[in-house]
Amino acid sequence: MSAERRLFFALSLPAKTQKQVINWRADNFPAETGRPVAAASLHITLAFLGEVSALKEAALTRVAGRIQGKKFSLILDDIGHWPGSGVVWIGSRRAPNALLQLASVLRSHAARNGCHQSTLPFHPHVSLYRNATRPVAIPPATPGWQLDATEFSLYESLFERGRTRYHCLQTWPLGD
Ligand code: 2AM
Repeated sequence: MSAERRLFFALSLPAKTQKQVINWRADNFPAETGRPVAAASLHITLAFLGEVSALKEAALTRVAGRIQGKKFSLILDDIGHWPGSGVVWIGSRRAPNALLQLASVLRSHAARNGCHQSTLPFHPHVSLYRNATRPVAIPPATPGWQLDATEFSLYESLFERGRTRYHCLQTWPLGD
């Protein structure tokens, strides 16, 4: 059995926002759009780590605990479709600096610990559908939910009984 775990740092969405997002999604997209992401799995990835050994995980957990990130709010007012990766997403037209800084610090620590980081610019988003490879009629706007980020977390991605599930391993507060 492998001791490696598939990990990523992310921001979660409050349960109320998760519900609002999936209700809006159900009203605004046809069922054949793609595979809908479960309400409890909606998140914004800050840094994807890939398969990580226990040793590396411990090092990254230590580093995460020392990050002095600041609280921020962001408005989920953007929407798009990446046909290449088959993702329909919502995001923010103006990502706050505190979010960009937090992601940048996490991604650079990840890279220093040997976790390959994409060379694509960081584009904070919540994936709504996966396997959306065919053209999608994108609604003109989202309701513009506000997300108040007061913490960030380390998640494990688990594939069980044909489904991906995210398990929160640890959470760190963001400061004022
Ligand atoms: P996505 O939502 O845009 O697909 C867990 O897999 C999370 O890490 C997902 O939110 C996924 O982003 C993100 N992620 C970023 N890079 C990834 C990669 N190379 N493989 C899998 N997931 C990745």
